[in-house]
Amino acid sequence: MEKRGQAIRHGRVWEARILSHDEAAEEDRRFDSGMKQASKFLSYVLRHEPVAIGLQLDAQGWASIEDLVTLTQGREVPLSRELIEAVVAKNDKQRFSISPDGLRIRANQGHSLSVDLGLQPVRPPEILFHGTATRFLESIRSAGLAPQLRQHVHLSPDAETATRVGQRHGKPVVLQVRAAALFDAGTPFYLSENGVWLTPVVPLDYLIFPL
Ligand code: HQG
Repeated sequence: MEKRGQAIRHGRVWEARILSHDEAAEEDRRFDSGMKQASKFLSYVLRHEPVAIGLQLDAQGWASIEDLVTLTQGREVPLSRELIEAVVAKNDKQRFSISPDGLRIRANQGHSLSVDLGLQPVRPPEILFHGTATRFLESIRSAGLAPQLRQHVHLSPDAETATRVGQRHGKPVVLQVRAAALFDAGTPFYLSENGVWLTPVVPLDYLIFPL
């Protein structure tokens, strides 16, 4: 009996442990999904549509964190300073920066809005990579790479990253860009705060398609 009682007691303890483990995992999941939602929302308002919440960006793309908190209360994605700071610190691609005084935030790249990130032209490596989807190839083969809705064409430093970028659009394909030659021909290249290469356009002559 005693043994059974112990076993039951142990069982309960074990059950309680499993439960609390599950609860902790659930809490982590909720936190992660809250961060993801906040990150997507920040990308949207800081890169594309600040007017959607009446937010003002300055010419360099900075927004006041206090304004962001105030303007998002009672909306779908209410932000707090803590949540914003966590998103900036933990973001997988370091998409955002907070100003040195801690008062403002901006997206490091990816804007469709015209903002001046203050980046200086840099000579890129010989080859950079562009991940796209196979369904865009025909058009790219005739027109080269255009920034479409964004300010710049986005290029990756390695083929693995480019593959991930291309996957967002469909079946991925990676093009090589003769970046140093294009730079030497007078086209500026910029390196964003989070390691993404940016350039206004890539003409066909500077693209290498996979066989
Ligand atoms: C394609 C993500 C037809 C281009 C990523 C791309 C990146 C053409 C799509 C960042 C074309 C535009 C940007 C032409 C280019 N004809 N299609 N002539 N020229 N395209 O999303 O480079 O996660 O605006 O190949 O990691 O995919 O948001 O650009 O497929 O860094 O931080 O038009 O977004 O960063 O798509 O991605 P996008 P992208 P985040």
